Amino acid sequence: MPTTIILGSQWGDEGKGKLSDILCQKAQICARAAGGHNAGHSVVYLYAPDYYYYYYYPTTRELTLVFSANSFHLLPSGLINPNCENLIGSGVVVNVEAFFKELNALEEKGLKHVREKILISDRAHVNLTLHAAVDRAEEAQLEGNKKIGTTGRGIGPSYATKASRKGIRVHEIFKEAVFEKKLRTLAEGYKKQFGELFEYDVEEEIARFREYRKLLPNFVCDGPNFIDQAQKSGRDLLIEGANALMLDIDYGTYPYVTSSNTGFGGAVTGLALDYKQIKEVIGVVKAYTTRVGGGPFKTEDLGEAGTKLQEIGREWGVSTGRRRRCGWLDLVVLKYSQLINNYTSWNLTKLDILDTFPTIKVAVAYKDKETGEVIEHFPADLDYLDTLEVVYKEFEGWQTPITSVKTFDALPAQAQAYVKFIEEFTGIPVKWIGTGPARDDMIYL
Ligand code: 2SA
Ligand code: GDP
Ligand code: MG
Repeated sequence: MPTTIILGSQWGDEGKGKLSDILCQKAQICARAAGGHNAGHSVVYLYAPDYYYYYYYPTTRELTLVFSANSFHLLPSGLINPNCENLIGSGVVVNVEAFFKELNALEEKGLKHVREKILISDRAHVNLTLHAAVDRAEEAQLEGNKKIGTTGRGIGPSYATKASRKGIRVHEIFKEAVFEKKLRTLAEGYKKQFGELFEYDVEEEIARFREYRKLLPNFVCDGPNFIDQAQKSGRDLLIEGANALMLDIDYGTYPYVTSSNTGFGGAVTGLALDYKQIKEVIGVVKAYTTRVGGGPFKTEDLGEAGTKLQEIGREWGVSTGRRRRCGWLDLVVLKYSQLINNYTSWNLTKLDILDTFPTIKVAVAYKDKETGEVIEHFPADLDYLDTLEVVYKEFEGWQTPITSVKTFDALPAQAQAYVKFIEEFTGIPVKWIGTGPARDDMIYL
């Protein structure tokens, strides 16, 4: 390694969690740099719960292995590896309730020692129930297709209070008087701004934090110092990106974005990384495209193909259960994403979801309907983007299952051609190909 960054290259849910889990088997530290409990990373792994081991199969531990699926929201996926330390970095907005809930859920699944393997940066901002109430009020004020379609977790308002210098950082939780004064001031301000739309009980939140104050101290560390020590001592560090480049506050489809820097820049600032130690930046790209929430999606398919992708791909939000919008791979988006994040390789995921499609479409450019001009870049102006037509290239489908295929050469020729085209078009090698949800369903090139 020593430092590897995994980033979503489209609108999220590309399968970052699965790759993080695979790479965390070797990493010593796994860290989240941005976002909060809006993220939803699913990981499917094999494990051996003790109760099976002792009571049912006392001799052959192998027999006890069962599949388990976990959803990570705020916590890094590295917690599955008992030897990996995990950090919630300074750029993350931390919901303390979600933090403990997720830890409990992991323990209930049989993962041990997770509490000893997780730290939170003292500089991270606290995401409060207050922020979720503001999120709801803001969304309620927007009409129709102007709604962002947020996860309702208060992520935008958390970054807004941070940027306006009124936010509460993790280290301030322990200064009771400061914490309570800041929280009451924030609550009063929002009540004035939103009136009845702002449904929030400040006393209830204050009471909860009196308990968290006792539970949290062991989990809090000096975030930048932790990373500095880790990098200086040459430890293998994996950064698990959350959300994706097209949801980035600066480079995504603004205002239909999340409120953090979800790209390379956010990974560096969110953790205070020494960029010279970064060896790999892996862009995770789904073999088609999905988006959850509002905003432009040029290759969205509202017909049969979109429905089929949604159903076969099981495209439901991991945090909210919302149905994801589906459509074809957009290489204009991918090139733009590459331009910002400078990936060193791709992890192409969910190629198996295309197994039954006779024809597969890929966007290779946009076209100005009035002038006929071919547009190869992703424009900033969403009204202009809306007027553009999509230029597609069509591929013949392979129409055979590929989940059990373990090498690139064993893939059907049509699937190989699809992968090669993505490589050639973007100029970036595909190093990993996902062929199913489990750890083993991955071709490494
Ligand atoms: P927010 O809540 O302020 O971050 O929402 C702003 C936009 O960012 C999108 N967003 C996401 N898009 C894809 N996946 C996300 N995580 C969950 C998942 C989503 C879910 O893994 O499935 O469960 O619904 C995620 N988080 C934020 C969001 O849809 C808005 O478009
Ligand atoms: P993330 O937010 O980028 O981590 O992605 P999500 O976990 O939200 O969504 C990806 C979904 O696809 C999860 O249910 C994964 O288990 C699943 N998945 C990941 N890679 C593959 C793959 O190559 N094939 C299939 N069939 N499923 C995959
Ligand atoms: Mg997700």
